[in-house]
Amino acid sequence: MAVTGSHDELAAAASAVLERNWMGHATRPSPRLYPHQWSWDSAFMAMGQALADPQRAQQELRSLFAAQWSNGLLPHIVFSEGPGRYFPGADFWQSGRCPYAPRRPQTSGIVQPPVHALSAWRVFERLPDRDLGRAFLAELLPQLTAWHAYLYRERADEHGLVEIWHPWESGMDNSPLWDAALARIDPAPEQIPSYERIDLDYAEVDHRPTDREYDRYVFLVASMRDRAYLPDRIRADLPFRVQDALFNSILVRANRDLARIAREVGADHRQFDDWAAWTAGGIEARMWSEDEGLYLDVDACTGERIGIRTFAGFTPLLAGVPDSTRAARLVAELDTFAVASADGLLVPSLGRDDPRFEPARYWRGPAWPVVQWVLQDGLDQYGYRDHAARLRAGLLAVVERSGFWEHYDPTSGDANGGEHFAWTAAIVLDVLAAGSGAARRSGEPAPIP
Ligand code: 9WN
Repeated sequence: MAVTGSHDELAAAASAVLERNWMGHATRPSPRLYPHQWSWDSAFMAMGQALADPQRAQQELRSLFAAQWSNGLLPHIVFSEGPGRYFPGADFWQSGRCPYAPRRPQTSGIVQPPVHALSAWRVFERLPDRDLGRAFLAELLPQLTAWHAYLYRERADEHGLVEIWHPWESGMDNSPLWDAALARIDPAPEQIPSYERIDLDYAEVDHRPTDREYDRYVFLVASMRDRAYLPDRIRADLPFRVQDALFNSILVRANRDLARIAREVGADHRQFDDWAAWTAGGIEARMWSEDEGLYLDVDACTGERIGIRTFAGFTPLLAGVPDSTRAARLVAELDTFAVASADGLLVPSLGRDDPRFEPARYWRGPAWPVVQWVLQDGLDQYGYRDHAARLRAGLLAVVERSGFWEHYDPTSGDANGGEHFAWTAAIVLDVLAAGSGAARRSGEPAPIP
């Protein structure tokens, strides 16, 4: 479906995609490919939904946090009862094996990037009634605090960097960032539970991860399931543990927004300031690469940095981590990394000069709306307003041309992956609001060092 015409029409089409994916309590990412609630998708959906339907925006976040585990883990999938097919489903995850998991709803046993405090703050800014908005923030504050506390208690190292235990936790499933770590995992065939890939019924095989990658994804889930999803047992010997620049940058920004939330409701904000400063320091000390001019992930199993140039290397901008000199270097690198056209800028998920670059295969090249969003927000904060505007324009152009898809070929603009994609729609709504100035209605910009 192409969307042509004014931005009003684009906003109406985006709202229609959110409506189509509304399940009555939350929004699924896509009607067929992803028929349940996903954690970071929902956080973005709430931001966009707040412009169309503030009640649903709040319900979206409430539904997600209703599935939070008692140890604070916020699951990456909350399964709905509907007829949708997805692998791995609730019967594979068996979250009930963990004493911390709720009986209902059933969930996965891993997490996704902690973008929820950003979302809660943005929803608050958009709620028409300030007092009701404050009550909403006060309601979420303990849940958001428990979520961040889980990450620091179970996942942080001495530099304040938290680690992910599965490629799915990054949100960037088949990024080449994980190739070396996954290659070290060589399960015997009998260690890989038998499974059927349902994703290939709903998306092109060339747009998805390979079977070899899926074998390892499934093996890792089974390994965590065997450990009853108990964090200390997982951390003791899981062969996949990575400190990711995107995940940690989002966490820094989320702590800053959580501090704002606490101040808004008159609560103590110092813990969140401390967490933000700790992780920001870790990103600077452990991830910055002077040679590459961007930030690199760290393999926590080996202590080595992962020398692959992906968009994640630019994302500390979102959190105000780099000083102005490093920010300028990042922007100079982004100028060659991004694909420029008359429409604007599209940021590939992997550098185009990397031999593994594939413009239509998921996180190995395609441009993603969430990536455009994260980077335009960071660039805006640092005063690179023209770059930010060109990122927004690049996104709006491909959506106007092809409609609301999961990802786009950065070299051709062609749309790929799942269709009627809800976070694409939500991000478009947010970006349209940012362009009109509404996004900054009441929030002051984050402080830049
Ligand atoms: C696994 C829902 C999710 C996104 C992720 C994206 C993809 C799932 C999958 O879809 O991951 O969680 O089955 O491929 O990589 O970022 O949240 O849209």
